[in-house]
Amino acid sequence: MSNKRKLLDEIDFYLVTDSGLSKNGTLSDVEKAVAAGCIIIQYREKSVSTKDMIFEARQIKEICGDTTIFLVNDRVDVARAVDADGVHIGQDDMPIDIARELLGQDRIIGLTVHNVEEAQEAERSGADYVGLSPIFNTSTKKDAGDGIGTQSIRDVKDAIKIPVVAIGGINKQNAESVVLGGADSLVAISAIVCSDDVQKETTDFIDLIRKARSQS
Ligand code: TZP
Ligand code: MG
Repeated sequence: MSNKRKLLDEIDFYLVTDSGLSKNGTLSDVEKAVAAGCIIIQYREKSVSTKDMIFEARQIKEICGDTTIFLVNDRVDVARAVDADGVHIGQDDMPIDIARELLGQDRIIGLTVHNVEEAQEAERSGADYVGLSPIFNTSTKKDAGDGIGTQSIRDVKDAIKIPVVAIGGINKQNAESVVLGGADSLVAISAIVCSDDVQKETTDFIDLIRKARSQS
């Protein structure tokens, strides 16, 4: 495994897969996003067997190659099995200290947080970045709760040093406000995987993020 942690400083758009919503399939979505220059992919799959997950994760790892960070959602065992670059875990998943023990120091661990306190705790526990959720209301994750708004990005950003990735209800119309709010990176699931042209949508998000950053 190559240590891709330094790439975290360069992430702009972050793709999370969703096979339930995808129009063209997860592998196609990953291929198109990587072709558009996306340098971080999270394989989030809740509906297939562990065996099938490992099979698909191996293919995603191949597509990501040396240039794109490849993380697995929740499943530390699958991440280890395919030698992924790391995992993204939630507050109710495996405790981060145990995940770190199992994965080692070189792998990347992202943690979902919902407020400043959880973000500070994530940083103390050795998370490499936080995913702040949900910025806006979303129907993609049923139990995400109500949107916490862009001011919360600034509050979290001011409280910690590790990168803040914004997620939840983000689209091309509100992406600028998310970046101006202080997010280092942002995730859009439905806005990307439900579209006909994932490569173009990813390119659009990357351009939007870079443009907004240059204004801030
Ligand atoms: N975690 C928090 S909100 C969310 C996840 C996985 C769903 C985001 O999806 P969308 O379609 O970008 O709102
Ligand atoms: Mg989880």
